[in-house]
Amino acid sequence: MRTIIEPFRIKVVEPIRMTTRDERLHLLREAGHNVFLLRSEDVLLDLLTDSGTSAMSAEQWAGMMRGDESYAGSPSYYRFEEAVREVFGFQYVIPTHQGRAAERILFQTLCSPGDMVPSNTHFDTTRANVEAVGARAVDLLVPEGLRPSDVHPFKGNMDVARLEALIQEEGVDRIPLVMLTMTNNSGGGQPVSMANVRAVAEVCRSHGIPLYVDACRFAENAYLIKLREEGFEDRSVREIALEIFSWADGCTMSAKKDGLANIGGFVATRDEELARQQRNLLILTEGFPTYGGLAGRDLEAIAIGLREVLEEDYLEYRLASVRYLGEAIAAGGVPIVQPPGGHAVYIDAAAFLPHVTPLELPGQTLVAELYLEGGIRGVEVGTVMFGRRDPETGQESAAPMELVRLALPRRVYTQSHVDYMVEAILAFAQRRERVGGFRFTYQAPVLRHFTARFEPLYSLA
Ligand code: P71
Repeated sequence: MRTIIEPFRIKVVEPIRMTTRDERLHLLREAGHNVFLLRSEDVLLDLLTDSGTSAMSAEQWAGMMRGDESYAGSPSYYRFEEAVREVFGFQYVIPTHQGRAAERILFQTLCSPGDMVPSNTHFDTTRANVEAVGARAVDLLVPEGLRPSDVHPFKGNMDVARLEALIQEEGVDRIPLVMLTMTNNSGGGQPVSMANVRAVAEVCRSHGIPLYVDACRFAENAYLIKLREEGFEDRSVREIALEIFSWADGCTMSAKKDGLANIGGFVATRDEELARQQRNLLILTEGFPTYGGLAGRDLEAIAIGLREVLEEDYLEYRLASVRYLGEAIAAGGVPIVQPPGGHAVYIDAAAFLPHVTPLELPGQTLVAELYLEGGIRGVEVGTVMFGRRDPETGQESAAPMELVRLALPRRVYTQSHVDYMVEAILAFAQRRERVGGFRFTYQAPVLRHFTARFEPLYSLA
């Protein structure tokens, strides 16, 4: 059969509420035109994030009931540890409440002030945690990764020549670890190839530098290797994932993505002494090493989710729905980051709304309009999120790209939901020349996108 279907049937449903355009106009105004400030009940299709928003399986809910809440030595921890060892191959496994806690523990135990941590692209929380210990986060993405319309199978790859050059310039003593973010969320959910993992690992090994993977979306990355990299067509995704991690010394993971869980994360390593130090830090802020700030029931859900996410019928459906959304809107003339990645479609708002200048916030304009058009909530990844206002002069500067991310929660929306998204986006495309931009009416000094308020420079009605 050629039709790819959702490989599950629905046992529990959660109603979503239809709203009218007039209602949405009112709700959007009340929220200062910032979709982060909407109530989620007022959103019809919520594509804000794929993090913590997955639907759990019947098996995961059964695991929740088995969850053992003992403070120390819970069987739920041992099932979790066994799943991580089996899927990733790392001996020492330390649970945390989510990804950023794993990052903090990793960088606090490995980095000193003045160090550098290279990555393909650090995710925001990773960069912030590197900087919080006084080190510098350096992005070494291949150049095609920064060109939205270029089609290349592995736009998440690290530039290996630049890595080698950085090590020569700075010296190995300044680089306590190298990271690879798989898939590369900040760069469009683009995968890293196995050839790149091997090449980066070889450079690291030759200098004795440990390599860590940010494994948030490891299964999507492994499946994209199977689809796009020569020699992997006949390997199972499980084998591909194991090979990726066999090249690494450890990983951090937010289990809210490819753990198919609503909360949780971990740091894992082969280094016994490092794990001992990390457990001591864990006890200080997260909890005892057999629960790490999670309930036993969460550990059960993650253990089951990490195995379910490798089922290839699931991954085929997952990647097909992202590709379907991306290809359908691209065919309708909407410029997107090509090719569609693992967890989201990224619209190039600068190319889509060329008459709205970067400081008139084209991404914010598109996010507001998609909510008005169809009750769809995406997220701006452009000047609102990464631009800056000079605190002295009030001068605004723009971000390098103006993207809008439409992230698909896992196992949540069906084909007809995706068809509705396509219809709404293409309906907006018809009238895109008539929209103007937005301006800030309030912004916080840091992480302004979460709480900012805006007003339109044109009539929304
Ligand atoms: C996403 C998120 C969630 C998020 C976090 C912060 C601001 C906005 C949205 C989280 C990631 C991620 C990667 C590659 C580490 C984390 C942190 N992504 N690495 O995409 O994508 O994990 O949220 O569990 O702490 O919406 P955590």
